[in-house]
Amino acid sequence: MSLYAIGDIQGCWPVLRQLLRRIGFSKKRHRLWLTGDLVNRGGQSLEVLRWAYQHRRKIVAVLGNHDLALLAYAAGVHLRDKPNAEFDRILAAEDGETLLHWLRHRPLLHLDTDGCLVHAGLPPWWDAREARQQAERVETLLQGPDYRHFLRHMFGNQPDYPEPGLDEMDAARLTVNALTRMRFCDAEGRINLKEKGAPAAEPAGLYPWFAVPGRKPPGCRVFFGHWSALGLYRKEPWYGLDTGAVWGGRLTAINVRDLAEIIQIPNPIE
Ligand SMILES: [Mn+2]
Repeated sequence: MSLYAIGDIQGCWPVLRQLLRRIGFSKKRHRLWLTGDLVNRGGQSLEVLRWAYQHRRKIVAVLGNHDLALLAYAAGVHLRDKPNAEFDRILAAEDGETLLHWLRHRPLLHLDTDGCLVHAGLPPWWDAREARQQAERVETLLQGPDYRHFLRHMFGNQPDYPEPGLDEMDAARLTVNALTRMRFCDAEGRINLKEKGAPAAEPAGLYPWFAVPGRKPPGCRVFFGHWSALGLYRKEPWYGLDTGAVWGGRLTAINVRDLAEIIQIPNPIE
């Protein structure tokens, strides 16, 4: 059984299909990890969701910020009142409800003996096990009867640090932001959600989340996406896989157990 981790797909269905062909993906021989952001902007989010649902027993997909945006949109949370035709197509599909139910029950972070899979990253104050515990609290809200209430209060940039005494919703928002939106932190480990560029271009005093001085070691390899400006990143124990397929870059897969094997498909396909 081979295990591949695939970066952010964002509705780029033709390039995903081509990548699966190159891997020779078969349900019998392969399992897949997806770094999240299955949907939005690529044009064929519905097809990507249908494929993921169909192969759900062989796939671990963690939630990304765009997946959460779709869930919020479907729950009637106004995202700056912007209509989204790609999301509307999912909502109108006959299997839309099934797909959204499946998506809402995906984890924010996956951890097993092969490592940790998360959309944005691990904040400097958590190792993978602590992050997994915090993720579980959010998953309980997202899968519970009051999930619409949670989605309505999910957006916002604060708090940016796990101060003692945070209430349930603030703690959940911090976890969501850390695991699905974070790129940079300051030297104290506070999340900075405003800076979105490439590392090395960041203002003084900010660090990529994995390079904050004195950060907690994760305790295992971490496979993540979300940061297309970072591109393919391989420096033990960190593996960044968002190579910007939706922006005309590439879709990347890495063999989790043979890290020398990397497969990349350009978008559009050459
Ligand atoms: Mn993202």
